[in-house]
Formats: sequence, C-alpha cells, structure tokens
Amino acid sequence: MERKLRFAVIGTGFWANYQIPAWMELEGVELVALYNRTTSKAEILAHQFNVPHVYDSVPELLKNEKLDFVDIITDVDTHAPFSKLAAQKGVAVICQKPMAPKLPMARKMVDVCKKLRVPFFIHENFRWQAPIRKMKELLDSNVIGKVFKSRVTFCSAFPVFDNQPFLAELDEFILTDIGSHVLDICRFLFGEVRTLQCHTSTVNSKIKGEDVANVLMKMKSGMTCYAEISYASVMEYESFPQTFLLVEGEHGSIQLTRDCELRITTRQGTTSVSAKPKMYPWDDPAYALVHSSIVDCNRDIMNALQKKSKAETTGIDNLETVRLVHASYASAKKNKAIHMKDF
Ligand code: 89Y
Repeated sequence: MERKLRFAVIGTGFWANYQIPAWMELEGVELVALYNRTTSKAEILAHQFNVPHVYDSVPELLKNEKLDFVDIITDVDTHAPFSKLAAQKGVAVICQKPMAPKLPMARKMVDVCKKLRVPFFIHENFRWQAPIRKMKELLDSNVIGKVFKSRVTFCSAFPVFDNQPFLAELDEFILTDIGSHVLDICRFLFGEVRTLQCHTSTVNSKIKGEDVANVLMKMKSGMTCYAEISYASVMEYESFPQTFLLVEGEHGSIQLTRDCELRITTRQGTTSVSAKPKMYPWDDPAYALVHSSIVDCNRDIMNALQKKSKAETTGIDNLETVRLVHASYASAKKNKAIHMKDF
C-alpha cells in the first residue's frame, strides 16, 4: 500500500473546522500535528480529530515533526512567513487564498518556494464547485459555440462578519476575500485577461474595506466578462455561497441559477442539467457548496504531491488571480482601465 503523506495544519480558526474533515475524506494523508497561537483552540480540534501533537510555535512544530506538507489556514498576514519556514525545511506548502495581502509579497512566496524547489499550492476551491465544473464541461463540449460574453455574479447579504470578524477590519475586503474566488472562476472558465476596468464602493458603514466591486474584463479570447461581487445585496433569495453564471455563445446561452441547475438554450430550445454538490456529514448547510469543493481541491493537490498528476491551483497559477485582484484595486483607484501586460 502507498505510504500516507504526513501533514500538519497551521492555524485552527473557522476554516480548519472544515478543511480537516475534508482531508479525512481522503485515503492518502495523515494529519500528525496542529499549530495555533492559542493552543487551547488547537487542542479542541486535536481531540475531535485524533491528532497526536499540538504546538504554539511553527518552528518548533517543523523541528519535531517529519512532514510531507503543511496546510496553512491562518490569517493572510502570516501566510508568507509560515510558507517560508516550511519551505526552508523542504516541506511542501499549501496555503489558503488570498495568497498574500499584496502582490509583491505573493510574487516573493512563489519565488522562495521555486528557489528551494518546494511544491507550492493555493487552496483555491471555488473552481471545484460541482456546478462550476459542469459549466466548464458544457463550454468545452462547444454546445453554445464560441463564447462572446459572460456575467459572473456573487451578490449576497450573508453576515460573513459573524463567523470571520477579522474580515471587517481589512482595508481591502471584498476583492481579496470573494474576488479571489470569483476572478479565479473567470480565469478557469474563460482564460486570461487582456484588460480590465473596476469600480468599488463601501455600503456597510461598519466595515473598513469595500463590500461592492464590479469588474469588466476583456479576455485574451476576445470575449467580455463582467464580474459583479457584493456583500451588500439584500435580495429576495439569499444565495450565499453560490456564484451565478450567464454565458452567451454564437449558438446559445448557458445559465447557472439557483438550485445548481444549468439551463442550456439553443435555437432548438432549452434543456437543463443539475450539478448538485456531494454532501458530507460535517457540512455546515449554509456553506455546503463550498465545503464539498474543499475535498475535490484537496484531492487534486494530494494527487500532485503523490506525483500522479499536475495540480490546477499551483502558486504560479494563482499568481495570475492575485494579479487580477490587485489590478482591479489599481483600476478602481485610478479610475482607468488596466492592461494586464503592463501590470
Ligand atoms: O472567506 C470567504 C471564503 O473564502 O468563502 C466565503 C468566505 O468565508 C466569506 O466571504
């Protein structure tokens, strides 16, 4: 039998409660240690998931444990220092999105891992959601022909700040938080961006950063893609954490709406396919669509670590998403279009 990959989870906050059981769905890995600033929090999870060792120091953890990889689930400011510590020990790194608070730091993280020849991945899971994968499959089947435009919508009023209070303190909020996911979906479905124009605003007066961002992109393929992202949208149906899609091609359109239903319209009429996520007993129903995608994202990275295939969400790939996030901020700030080749 294949040896299990030994790993440690760095950070036991909100998302670790789902990231850990998602790893436990996979045969090929073994969680051997947890780190958290406040060890009492880590101890609760260690008890719950039978993890033998708990640390309040990352260097200590790396010194004592024999690891194949670390899964970094801390706040964004510690992603770079913790990645570097692991990479210096030759331990592969998986890091939550957003990779880093600023673009130069993200570039540095990719460089450090490259120089030290350590595999580096970003846990970017939205592109792994069942309906998003189905959309990609349909587009690849060419059922609507050459795509000329799309709308990618994540507009919600879900109280994210209740579970993740630090989000309210970020100077740059929605583009780094949900924008990272949404812009990654745009890249996954439609390829790379040539130019973009973005406008942002802050509706919720209790938060520091922006909670609305509208990004209009001209893709290298020639199509246009409009991403609308908001946590200030009070709608008839609260849709968190769904991303809605409308893609138009020369022969028809595909619409992903509520209930994970994809409606395909051509001149012959409309058909529909359903792409519901697999449910797990540890899912929080409010986040189920995302929780199931964590398993698929982890599997993709695990297969790469076992040298069975290449992962989609490598650090190098995700740097393009980070570039889109910060090009969007630059565009909003200067009120002008950004050419990605100059950014
Ligand atoms: O942090 C965010 C994420 O990655 O998914 C949803 C979220 O928890 C709040 O926007």
